[in-house]
Amino acid sequence: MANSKYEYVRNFELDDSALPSTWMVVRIDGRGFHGFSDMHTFDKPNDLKALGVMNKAAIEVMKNIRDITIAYGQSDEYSFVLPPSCNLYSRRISKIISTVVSLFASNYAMHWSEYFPDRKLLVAPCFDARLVCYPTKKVLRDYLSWRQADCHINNLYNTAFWAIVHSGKSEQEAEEKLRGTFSKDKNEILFSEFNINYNSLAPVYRKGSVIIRKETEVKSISAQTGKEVSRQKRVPTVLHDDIIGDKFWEEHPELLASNT
Ligand code: DGT
Ligand code: MG
Ligand code: MG
Ligand code: MG
Ligand code: MG
Repeated sequence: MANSKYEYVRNFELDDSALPSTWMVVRIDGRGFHGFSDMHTFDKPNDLKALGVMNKAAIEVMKNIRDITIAYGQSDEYSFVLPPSCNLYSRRISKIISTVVSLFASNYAMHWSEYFPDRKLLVAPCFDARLVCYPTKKVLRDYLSWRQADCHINNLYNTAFWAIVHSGKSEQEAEEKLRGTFSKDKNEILFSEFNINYNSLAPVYRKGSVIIRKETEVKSISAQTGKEVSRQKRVPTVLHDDIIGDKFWEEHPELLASNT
């Protein structure tokens, strides 16, 4: 069939394929979640249910996009890692990020009521997304370490800030008290003034969430025999491990198994 005279407009579509043989990371981040968390009265500094919806949305993204090997999330953001061998949408960046971010947002909205049965979703949640290519395993690990270090720094600050505010000080006083302090000072304030041992806080807050595909025994009823059968399945599973040190990567060598 002959092409129509309009076909030439295709030539205006630019090639936006990601650099071959590199690790691709899609990071999504909640748009205006400062206001979103106030509007939905999230607990401060951390809301376990809000993190639950984020993790659920990320699990659903991983179930849908099988190329993703690992994801890391904290606060209102999630990073999804695609290995160098990935050929999803021929590595076209706009196709990949738009698919990941729309799946994430629709699942966030779809599963909201499971985590907040008594709280209506008041606005349509929106996320931005970017894709960055990292050339080596080292740079990929440094990227993930950067996000987990960010989680730690923010969480330590926020934990100290809200402890001071909840003790009756104003937000301005809390900010002044923490200005110029180092990590050890914040740990000390938490321990000596509020009897909080920072390191004993739940890892979900201190470390964020890591999702990997874990071999899991899944039981189901056979349609033929009506009997229970079990099989091994790789199920996206949320962990709160340290991913900065070597231990995690030594325990899961498949995550970095690639020729590049
Ligand atoms: P953006 O990303 O430029 O559109 O603006 P925001 O407002 O989303 O800012 P961002 O992403 O830098 O910071 C995330 C905001 O979300 C931050 O203000 C704190 C809030 N947030 C995230 N998780 C929680 C939570 O568990 N509890 C509360 N109270 N707030 C949270
Ligand atoms: Mg942002
Ligand atoms: Mg945000
Ligand atoms: Mg953010
Ligand atoms: Mg189509």
